[in-house]
Amino acid sequence: MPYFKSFGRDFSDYQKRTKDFDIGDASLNGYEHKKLFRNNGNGTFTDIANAVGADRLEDGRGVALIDFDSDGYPDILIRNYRMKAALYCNANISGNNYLNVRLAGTKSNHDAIGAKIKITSAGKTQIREVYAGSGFLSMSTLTQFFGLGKADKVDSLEVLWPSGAKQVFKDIPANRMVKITEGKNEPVIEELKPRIPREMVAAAVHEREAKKAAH
Ligand SMILES: [Ca+2]
Repeated sequence: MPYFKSFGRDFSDYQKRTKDFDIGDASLNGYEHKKLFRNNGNGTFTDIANAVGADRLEDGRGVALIDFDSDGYPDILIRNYRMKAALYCNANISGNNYLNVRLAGTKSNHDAIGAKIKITSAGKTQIREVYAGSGFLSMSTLTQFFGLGKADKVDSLEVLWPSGAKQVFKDIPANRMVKITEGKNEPVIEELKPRIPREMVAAAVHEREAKKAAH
């Protein structure tokens, strides 16, 4: 049963009762350096895990995106085998803009699973699809994150709902959370209030860079 053997150590308790899943002390998944890929916007990606201090060697099991500090930028929660969960805070030292979108279905399912969101900003188009079950033992928030670079607004935001309905919204300012309910023509557009002062985040980044430079 090769599938179950690859998760053998997750079934350690079960191994005490049967030899069917016994792979000894071996771990066949997850134990490697973390990767973090930046989208270069031209069909290629660059691994920046080492540059931002995220390339730790751990036995990973799950990863999920969530904006835990409500500053608009997605943070990364990682669950490793027999370790405490690790939270990687996105310090946004680039100062780039964003737009976050959360959908609520009415005719469609409430979480809008299967909906497609297309935004156009500064001549560039991005598409996201709302989906559930983003990873093993983990699931990212259903909020959709769009990076806008230096653009200060989204020219067009289009939602294609699972029901087949389509809605289009124009000229939405950057750095907002947009909550859209299926069938309603006026989205709720909110400015987020970061729960951690930006000065504290900047100080943490400065400390990390200083430690890096000292080695
Ligand atoms: Ca955040």
